[in-house]
Amino acid sequence: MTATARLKMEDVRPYGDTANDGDVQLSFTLPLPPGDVATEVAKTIARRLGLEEPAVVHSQDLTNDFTFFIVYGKVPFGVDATRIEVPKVQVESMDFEEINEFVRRKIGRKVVVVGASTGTDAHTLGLDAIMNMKGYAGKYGLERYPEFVAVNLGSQVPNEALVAKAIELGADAILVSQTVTQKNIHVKNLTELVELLEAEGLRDQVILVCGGPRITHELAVELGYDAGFGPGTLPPMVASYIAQEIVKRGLAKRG
Ligand code: B12
Repeated sequence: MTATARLKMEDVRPYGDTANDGDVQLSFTLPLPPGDVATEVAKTIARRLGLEEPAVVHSQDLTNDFTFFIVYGKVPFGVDATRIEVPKVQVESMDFEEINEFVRRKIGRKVVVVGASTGTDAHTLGLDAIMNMKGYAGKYGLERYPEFVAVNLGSQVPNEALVAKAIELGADAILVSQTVTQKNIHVKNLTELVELLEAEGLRDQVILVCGGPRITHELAVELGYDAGFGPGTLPPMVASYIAQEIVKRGLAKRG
């Protein structure tokens, strides 16, 4: 019997050694020296998190009285997967040729896009994956699209500079990348950009998109963005979305 055949979609549990045993693995560090007390604290944390039969299967002395733990335990419940809804960007997916043809036919001018990693964020690879000529995972980035003008400002760009460039270029879309989440800095940077665009009276005139490893469409919408793209995003998904959104919002004849 396959694992899928044994699975009940209404009662999905983690798989450890056998189907539906609920086994999970948790790893964390405690600010305690190794020993019985630290081990018991680790098990208590797992128990209070709701795990049954917690077992410390590995612990390692780090440095300066810190200990790293790996704890196994059982999740005592199943999740009804048939009731799970994942908010996603609604877009009809098109390939490189179809997108350029769509822009020529339905927009009739170049689509202008400006992107940046903002604030203190120095991670550029995510945005480069979407924008750079060579693209990502075998898909060309926006710079390669003949019907797009794509300007990548790079990393650590202040929100003010990004907005100024968007105004200068008459951008249809602003693409923001945020990777670092320490102390929720990504939320602060993303929120500030929305506030800045609102203050300039530009928010409705531009398609505002963010992306990054911790970004979901749900979070993006909550923060005032039109769309959010997380891990695994490919350039044509973003290009399809922008082109279709321009038409949907009647922004085609602008500029
Ligand atoms: C490479 C890297 C760096 C490089 C960045 C080089 C560069 N030019 O980008 C350097 C060395 C500079 C770096 C520095 C730091 N880093 Co770093 N880094 C990474 C690493 C290893 C890979 C990230 C990456 O490039 N992924 C590949 C890209 C393609 O994936 P992606 O970003 O998810 O992008 C995809 C999607 O998210 C989406 N997407 C992303 N952006 C956008 C934007 C739009 C508009 C759209 C539509 C889609 C989209 O599309 C992309 C393609 O599918 C990760 C760990 C990891 N394995 O993920 C840590 C990591 C991100 N870094 C981390 C940290 C902590 C740092 C530092 C703070 C370390 C330090 N103490 O100095 C500094 C911060 C510097 C700064 N000021 O920002 C942490 C972040 C933890 C957190 N919770 O915030 C991570 C997770 C490592 C870790 N486990 O601790 N880092």
